[in-house]
Amino acid sequence: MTTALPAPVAATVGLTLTESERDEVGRLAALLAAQPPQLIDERAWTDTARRLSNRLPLRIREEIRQYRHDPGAGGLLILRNLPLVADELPDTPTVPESVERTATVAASVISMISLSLGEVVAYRAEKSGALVQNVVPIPGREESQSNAGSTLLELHVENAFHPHRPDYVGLFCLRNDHTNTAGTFVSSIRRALALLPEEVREVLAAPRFATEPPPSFRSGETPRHPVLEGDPQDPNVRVDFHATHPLDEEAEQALHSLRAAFLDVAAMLVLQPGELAFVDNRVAVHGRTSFRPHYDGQDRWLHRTFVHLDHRRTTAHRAGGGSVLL
Ligand SMILES: O=C(O)CCC(=O)C(=O)O
Ligand SMILES: [Fe+2]
Repeated sequence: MTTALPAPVAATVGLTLTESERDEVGRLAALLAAQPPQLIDERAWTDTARRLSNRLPLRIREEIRQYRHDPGAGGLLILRNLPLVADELPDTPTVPESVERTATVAASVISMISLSLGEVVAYRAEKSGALVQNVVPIPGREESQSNAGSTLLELHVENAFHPHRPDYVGLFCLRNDHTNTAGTFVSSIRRALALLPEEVREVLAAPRFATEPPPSFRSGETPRHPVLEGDPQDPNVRVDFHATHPLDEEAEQALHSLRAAFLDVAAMLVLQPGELAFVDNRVAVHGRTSFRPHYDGQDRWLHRTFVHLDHRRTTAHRAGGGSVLL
């Protein structure tokens, strides 16, 4: 990604809420935020959030149902003009592993919409298992290939190493960076596949790759896996261009071709306050441009959620039937 950046996604793409829909979501989120125990990770609160998500405006529910049925060529869903009172936002957090524990209106918005898409999950080894996490630049971590960094973040499937990686990643923008240029890259295998010759696809579909977990997961082995899985004409993708290693020379070449193809068809989403994007983590990779943090309380700030479609598949991996994967 050293050459030209992809063109930003037009502001007309996605569902833009009307003023009255925005107010409706705002009222619902305020009601949810006030529900005892006002703590996102408490089951009673999540239960209420799930129930209230049924009252979201019809157009949002229709859009989400359609996206769940078919994530489209880009694997991306964008909802715009969600309620957010910029003047009332606190300073952007600057502590490492920052999460949102208390039920604010913004956290209620992303929680409800994520729960309407599926089951919100987290990983005990990541950001202390909080369901709503903060994506913010952290002093001293500028060069890190994690969401705490502000250098260019390589294209990746979220938690690509993990057998139960998220089906979707939700990113809700509270603030963009000072220059309003920080962009989230999204690129889908549905678009990139046509650029890959048959021989390359075959290499990518073989278990000739391994993906390192981050240190916090301390999992012993890194099993071999294919990068393209499922239907050869419409595969799922599993790759992190920072953490996935080819196990032979041909695999290395194939991985280079895949990255080039992803860059060719990538979209750049310059998320604005009040915009929520879902990335389908089976068909799309994402990353981020570099930007300059100021650490003055006004830095870029996103809330993030992970969504699974089927809780039942991970029953044995979640303590006490909760939302956190062990
Ligand atoms: O900062 C972004 O736009 C995306 C960061 C990211 O990859 C993530 O939080 O999963
Ligand atoms: Fe990510």
